[in-house]
Amino acid sequence: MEYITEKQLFLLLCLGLSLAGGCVKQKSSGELPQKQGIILGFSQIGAESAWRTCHTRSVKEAAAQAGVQLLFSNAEQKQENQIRAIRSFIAYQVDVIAFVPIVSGGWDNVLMEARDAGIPVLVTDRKIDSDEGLYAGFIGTDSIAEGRNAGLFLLEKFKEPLERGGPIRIVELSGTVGSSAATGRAEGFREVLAPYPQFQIVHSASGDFLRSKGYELMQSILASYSNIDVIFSHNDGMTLGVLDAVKEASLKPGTDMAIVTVDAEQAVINALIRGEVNCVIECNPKQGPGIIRLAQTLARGESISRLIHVDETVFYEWDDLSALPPRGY
Ligand code: GYE
Repeated sequence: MEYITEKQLFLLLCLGLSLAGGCVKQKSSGELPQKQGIILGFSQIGAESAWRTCHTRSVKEAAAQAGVQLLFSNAEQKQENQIRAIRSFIAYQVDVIAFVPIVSGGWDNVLMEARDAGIPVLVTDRKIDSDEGLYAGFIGTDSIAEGRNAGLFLLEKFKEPLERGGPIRIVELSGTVGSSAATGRAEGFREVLAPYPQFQIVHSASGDFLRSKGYELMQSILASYSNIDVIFSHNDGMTLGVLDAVKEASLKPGTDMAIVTVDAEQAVINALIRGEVNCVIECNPKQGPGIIRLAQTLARGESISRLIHVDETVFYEWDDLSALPPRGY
């Protein structure tokens, strides 16, 4: 099997891309290489959490297994890097583009460029605000449902305090501002609790889905607020920082306050089993096979479903988790 030429590789490297999952056969005439399996340009937002690295691994493994040639770009948490990578995918004339939009807005122009180049775009994991005509479809997590499940757990957990009239004081650590994951979780959570004024969200701030910021935020919250009944954290990465800060304050997480979190990383499932966390909402990162299957469908010129939510569940403090298989992230 021949390989991508040095000139093409140089171009890719200049554009911050890497070729994962196979090589591209060189055409004798020096034109664009003969493709062996479709070429998928994939823009990932970064590696901010164990969830994210699992999402990346899932895509790369599924691409390799399907013989899909993956141009992979890590945006290092910057939207401008994602837009640059998508433009390079267009220049390279990939068959399909897929990306995780770090935030919901600001994609119209580059999506119009992809449309004008005749390249279908698949939105994955997080959602965008753009007109549906600018992309082929979405596969990813249902963040609003995740937020609702967090609220529904509290209705169950605090049934008696509710009957006594509350107040039940909640602190929320939200994810990346402007991301559909943070917006959706906040929306679903508030929708469920709205009919119960006994629940009071006394503080909400963004920890950007990062463990370090979750720790710093929780330290300052504990210095400012007493009698916190609930911590709702938008992802397990921040929750791990929360647990460190709560323990450092000589408080017992899961007992002195209930902790509800999203993702279901192994480390936090372990904390649930230890009683340090009370409810873990699963957010499924293993989206690779679905993404690759949809990309292959699009490359054949066929249409796909507009909206596909991956399967997700909820783990409660009262569940028997002894038979739960390893999470893989
Ligand atoms: O919850 C978090 C990651 O976009 C749903 O992003 C994903 C979120 C996930 O940083 O861990």
